[in-house]
Amino acid sequence: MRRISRRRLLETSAALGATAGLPLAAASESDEADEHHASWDGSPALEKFVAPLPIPERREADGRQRGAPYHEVSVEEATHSFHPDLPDTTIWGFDGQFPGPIIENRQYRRLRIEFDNSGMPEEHLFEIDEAIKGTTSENYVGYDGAVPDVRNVTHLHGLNAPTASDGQADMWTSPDGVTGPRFEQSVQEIPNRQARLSSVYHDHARGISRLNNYAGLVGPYYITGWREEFMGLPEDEYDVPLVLADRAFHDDGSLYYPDEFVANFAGDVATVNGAAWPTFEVEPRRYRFRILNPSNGRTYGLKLGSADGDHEDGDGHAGEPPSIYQISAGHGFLEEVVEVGHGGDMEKLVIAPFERAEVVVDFSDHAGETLTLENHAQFPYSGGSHDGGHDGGMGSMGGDGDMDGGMDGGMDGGHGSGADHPQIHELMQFEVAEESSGQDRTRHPTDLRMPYRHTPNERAAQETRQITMEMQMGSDPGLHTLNNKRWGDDVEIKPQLGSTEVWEISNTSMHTHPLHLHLVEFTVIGRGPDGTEPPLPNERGGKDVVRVDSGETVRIAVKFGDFAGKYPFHCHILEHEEHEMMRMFEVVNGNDRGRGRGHGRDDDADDRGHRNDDDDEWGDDDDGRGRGRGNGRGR
Ligand SMILES: [Cu+2]
Repeated sequence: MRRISRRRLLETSAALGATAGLPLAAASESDEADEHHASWDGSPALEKFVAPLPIPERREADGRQRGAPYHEVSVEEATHSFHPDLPDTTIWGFDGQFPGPIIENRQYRRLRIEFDNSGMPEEHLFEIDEAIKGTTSENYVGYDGAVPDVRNVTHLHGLNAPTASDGQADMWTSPDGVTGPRFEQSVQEIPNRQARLSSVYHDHARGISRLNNYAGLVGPYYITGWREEFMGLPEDEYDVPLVLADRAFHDDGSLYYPDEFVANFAGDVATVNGAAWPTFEVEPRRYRFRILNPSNGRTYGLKLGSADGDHEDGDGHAGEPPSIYQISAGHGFLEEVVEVGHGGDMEKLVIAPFERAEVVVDFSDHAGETLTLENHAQFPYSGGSHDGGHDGGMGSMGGDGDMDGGMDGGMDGGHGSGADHPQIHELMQFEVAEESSGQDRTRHPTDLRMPYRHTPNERAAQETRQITMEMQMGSDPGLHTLNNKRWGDDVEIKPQLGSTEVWEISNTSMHTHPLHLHLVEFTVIGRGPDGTEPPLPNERGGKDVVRVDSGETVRIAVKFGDFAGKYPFHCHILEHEEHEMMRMFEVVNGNDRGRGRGHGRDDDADDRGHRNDDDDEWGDDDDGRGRGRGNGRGR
């Protein structure tokens, strides 16, 4: 998590590449940077569990503006160290960091934030494939201005915000001030008038968001509720984000991403908080981890395992690794704590791109042990039954005998492995110290009392819509669509402001698609072949991304509560989103007064909030006090 002044180090970093222990085969192929980048045989081998886990800082506001904390975040090119044996990497980062700093705000208090990319270079870090729409002006409807290679817009994911502050795909800005066709304002105003939240802020620029995210433009965003500090959860240095992002590297330390569009991209190196296969020394006590998955396309199936040879107990028996207790899927808290692990409610914690899972792990009975955070999901991911088979395979491997070295790719022997589909079986380690630095006053996760909260409800639904997910067969590989329509097609879904709808999302393609709706929080109400099976234990709570497995129909209840206007919904596999698996819905007001545009509409929004409270479905408070505060306009 170092921050170094912005410099173009792409070329010079190659000269530093002769680090001991790196394979030299790929490096000798060409001195030419472009050709070098075109050939890639896998990332250099990196020793696992030696890089210490970096902890992102909580960002201090840069001041106040219109009565709200104001952040001015620079979007920068910078150098970053992923691993002590890997030469420094040129990244793009918020404040020059990968992941970006934690931006945190109180529930019901407004925040103003501006992302400044004026210091960015003119040249993109990666090749831009112009076959992807949005990369040239011909691809835009009603816009014939320039489309600079470097352009950014930051979306604050999962937030209930006006369209102009939503950071949508066509709202980008270039370093020299060219603005995309739907750009409205550089300062984004975030009401934070919603349930407590763990989420991310990330780049969303049309045509290149997969590249901008991969370059590093992602960071944690939290809304802190009024109640959660009194629940007995681990806090401060025991409340740690785990940002899981697979990456691939050249021998010179530079990031590898294919020059031509691929529909499913995954790296062969696990990074957590910007370190490759890190290790984290923990005390024998409880920790809260906020797991965020901003990987472009990789779904993880998480489980804790005991590292080999670490069972030093005098009686010679190896203890079970601790369970992972999930308390939240992003918005608010789950209805009940979900135990993930052997004998728990779920075998593993599956987390698709841009899903979140907040968990508590109790290391107190594991002093002196080393535990591995394992991944039991195949890439590309297709869903539960399929993945169960993989799980058996993992078991039969008998520990991590096949998993050492830096390259997991192709060792699996299962389908889809190899350089294009590298499998990653381990993510990081926890080294539990012998002693704790002080008394742990937190509650055991099974004793936590989850705050009750209303969430969108099927019974209130006034409309049911069908959404289909399909891969288009034809000459355009990897073209995915929603309802057989593309980004540029007319908006057809127009929910009424304040109404609740049921969306039935059916996936006829081969892989799982995590569908994200901007603006809203929704409830999963059914899944399975015909959408009638109950939601998974860890999706009984507020969500904004839901996995729809191959051959499955998932039903969600959505309330379109506070803002009118156009908002995207899209697959959150970035390569899918970018290649047409993104559409818009438009929230309309019956007596439309042009709301939801621009800022300074808080009064309007609060009025609407009142009007829509009668069904009490949304109940955006953790503790029953929130609504009063919400109407107090976030002071
Ligand atoms: Cu998808």
